[in-house]
Amino acid sequence: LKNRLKDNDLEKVYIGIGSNLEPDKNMAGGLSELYRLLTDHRCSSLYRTEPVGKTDQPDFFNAVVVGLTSLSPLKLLEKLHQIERRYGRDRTGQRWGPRTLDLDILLFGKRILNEQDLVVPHPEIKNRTFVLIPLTELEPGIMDPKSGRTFLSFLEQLPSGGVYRIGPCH
Ligand code: A4P
Ligand code: MG
Repeated sequence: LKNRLKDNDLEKVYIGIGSNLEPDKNMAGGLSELYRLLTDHRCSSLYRTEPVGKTDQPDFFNAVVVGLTSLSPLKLLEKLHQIERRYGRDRTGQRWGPRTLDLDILLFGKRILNEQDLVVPHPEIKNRTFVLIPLTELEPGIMDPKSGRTFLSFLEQLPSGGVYRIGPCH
């Protein structure tokens, strides 16, 4: 009970999903699990994106899913970690491979959370075109609850390129 919000207190959450190892399989698996977790869910287009940070690795697939949940933020994070463990590891080798599915809580309603294991809004959203493009595709007017700015205004200040639409997300 303590992990659930009050009845009818459904909150709108945006979740970033990414993979760069067997991305077809891992994105499909991760998305189907997210759809089971969230009601009224929608997915952005699927994008192929050049790696940010450590660049000597394969391109990523990225997308953003929005939906409603009655879970608390920490309970939702725990569920996302379970999904990552189920789909995000390469089970073909002898040992567990690197994690290949990333699920980030981008936004949780208009909440601002600064817990040890959970920072919301996700601090990197505004620096990452691979998040901002699918996020603003889902909701062009969406605002950052911390700064009061639209995410579109952050996107407009970043260099373009590196994010290529593949098609609809299934
Ligand atoms: N955590 C805190 N806040 C959150 C949140 N809002 N959502 C904590 C999810 N988790 C959150 O994350 C480490 C810890 O962050 C978690 O245990 C959680 O308690 P992680 O996902 O386990 O670690 P990671 O993903 O290996 O590291 P990190 O720093 O999160 O890496 P990133 O930032 O996810 O970067 N380039 C492209 N093009 N596309 C990508 O998707 N992704 C990365 C990974 C690098 N470059 C990329 C992409
Ligand atoms: Mg992550």
